[in-house]
Amino acid sequence: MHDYAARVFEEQQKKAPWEKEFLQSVEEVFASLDDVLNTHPEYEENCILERMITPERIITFQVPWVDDNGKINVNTGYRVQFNGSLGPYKGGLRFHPTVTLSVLKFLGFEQTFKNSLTMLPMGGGKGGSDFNPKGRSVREVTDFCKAFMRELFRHIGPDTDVPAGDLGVGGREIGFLFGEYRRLANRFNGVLTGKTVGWGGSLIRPEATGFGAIYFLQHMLALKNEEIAGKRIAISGFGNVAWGAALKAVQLGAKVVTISGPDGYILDEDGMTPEKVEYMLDLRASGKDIVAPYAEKFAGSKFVAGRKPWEVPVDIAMPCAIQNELNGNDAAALVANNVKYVAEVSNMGSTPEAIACFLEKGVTFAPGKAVNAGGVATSCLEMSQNAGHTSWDAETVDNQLRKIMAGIHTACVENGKTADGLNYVTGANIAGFKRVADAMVAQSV
Ligand code: 2IT
Repeated sequence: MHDYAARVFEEQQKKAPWEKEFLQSVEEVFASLDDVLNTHPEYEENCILERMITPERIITFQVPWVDDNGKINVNTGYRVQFNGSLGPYKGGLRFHPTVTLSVLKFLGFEQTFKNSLTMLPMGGGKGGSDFNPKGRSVREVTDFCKAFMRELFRHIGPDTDVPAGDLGVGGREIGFLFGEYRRLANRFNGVLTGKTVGWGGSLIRPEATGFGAIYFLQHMLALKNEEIAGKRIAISGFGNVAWGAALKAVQLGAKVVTISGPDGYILDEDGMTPEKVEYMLDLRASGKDIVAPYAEKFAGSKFVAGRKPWEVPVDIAMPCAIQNELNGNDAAALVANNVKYVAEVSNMGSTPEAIACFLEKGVTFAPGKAVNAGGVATSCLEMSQNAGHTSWDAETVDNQLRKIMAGIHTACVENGKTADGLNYVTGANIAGFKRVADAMVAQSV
């Protein structure tokens, strides 16, 4: 690591050693910046690294809500407005019991570079709450969303900060949140993305993260003169992102053999079909957070309790669930089974040990901030449609998404060249970082 980066990282470590996830994401980016910092002394002169790891604003608030027994509950709500130098803060809201300030800071930090990679005008932000939607009734979720927006509405706006969904926040929750915003602010505008089509949502937004990931993967394969048809793919998770990735992979003739949940994974040696992919929506709608029923519904598949899908022999692995879901042991198991490509779709889905293992063993690894950027990119397309009081057809949105993913892949290749090949981690970090850093220098303090 460059001296300047090492110094700033060490200071941050001393300041908040408990922010493990945040420090992990900072270390990964800083480790990629040697050349950039050597050739751009103005970054150190402008204190860019210190400013880059300090959120511009953090809003923390109380979210009181009433459960179905009439009991009052309290959760903590957050919005981390990380970096606004490229545009309004943009990034999702996560409702999940693992949410802490460290998790939201890592997500906001990653989001800043991801949004930069899309080349669209978006700053980076992230928010959410430690609220656990699992097993909660629709009324309880509605009440929580309204209480959350009661405070958040004064901090957001189409030119200020535009939240969207993430884990635990889908189209339904965005509807509840938007309704409350509209009532409180007396404005109907593009303040949230991921809205339902018909009242401001964009076609292809639900599919966009998964579709974009597969488009990116196609470019990774093309560089090695390979194609996706016929490849065995392991996917983790069964939410919106896993669904979109499985749908596009199946359409293109790949064999998707796994999905997973907190209860274990499904091994489907016959490969998923469009019908099986759509069943993922039923699984999610059940609110039980389990995948086991898949094996009861589809003969030929089996449920493996309490384990992760990384022990299954595949050509391509695509983590689509949550941070650090793929560790060093998982990576070693994939390598032992001759995995060739890992396209990370979850944010920071792989631990540093896993990434080191892939790079050392010659597995082509691409990081989430590049692979999953199609989601937020399409959110920006939704903002454009809202701002123009119009809506585009699916083909228009999908074509833009394809172009954006191709552009991100090219940026990774151009910035990730190494003596012995290509490093997507370095490429994504450098390309994402430079655009933000240059904007910060240009805008002064
Ligand atoms: O991690 C992400 O990029 C998202 N959850 C989507 C963010 C967005 O604003 O669409």
